[in-house]
Amino acid sequence: MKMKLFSSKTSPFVRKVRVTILELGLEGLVEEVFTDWSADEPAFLAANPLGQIPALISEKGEALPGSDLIIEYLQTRGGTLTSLPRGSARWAKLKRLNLADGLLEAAVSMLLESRRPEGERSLSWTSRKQSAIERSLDALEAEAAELLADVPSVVEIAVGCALGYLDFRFTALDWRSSRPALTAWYAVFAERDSMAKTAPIA
Ligand SMILES: N[C@@H](CCC(=O)N[C@@H](CS)C(=O)NCC(=O)O)C(=O)O
Repeated sequence: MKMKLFSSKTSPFVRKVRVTILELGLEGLVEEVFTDWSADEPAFLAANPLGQIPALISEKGEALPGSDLIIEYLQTRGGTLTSLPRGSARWAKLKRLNLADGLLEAAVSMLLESRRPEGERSLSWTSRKQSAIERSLDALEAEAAELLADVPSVVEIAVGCALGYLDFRFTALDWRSSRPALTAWYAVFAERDSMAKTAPIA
């Protein structure tokens, strides 16, 4: 049995998983089921009670919800990403992973807020999320020299998908302005086959 991925062509969290599948060369082992998370289909909710994509069903039928867990699992199935070091360098790398994931959570939250009926939108919430995104980008800019230019780790995949999502949904945010190191790193990373093949489609 193939693994089954509850997937989407716009979700940045799903994109992290789709990029990983391509980087690991696992495309033949995964069946994608394009899923509208708001439809609350029973098979999807059984795979992820949180009602969020991505969710993966392993070859053995195990339900694995959430992009970071899925990526960890996929790395046991074949191929190689750059693995995270042990020791103190590990925490710096995982910090960047958390910044990228948190930035995405803030960006998705902003998008959903903008889709609420006009009278129900909160400007203060949107502005709080935007500030979190700006600060996280500044923190990533300060450490952009640490991002790998070649075979990525889970950190580069998350940062790349986060920046790609800002390009897709928040062009007005102009994340490149005053962030030259991140801009230069992403220009190279975005050219990877795995990134080109998973570019979001509205
Ligand atoms: N922490 C989760 C976040 C996944 C997530 O927020 N997915 C969004 C789509 S981009 C979703 O399914 N949202 C529906 C909801 O939260 O109800 C992960 O890393 O996979």
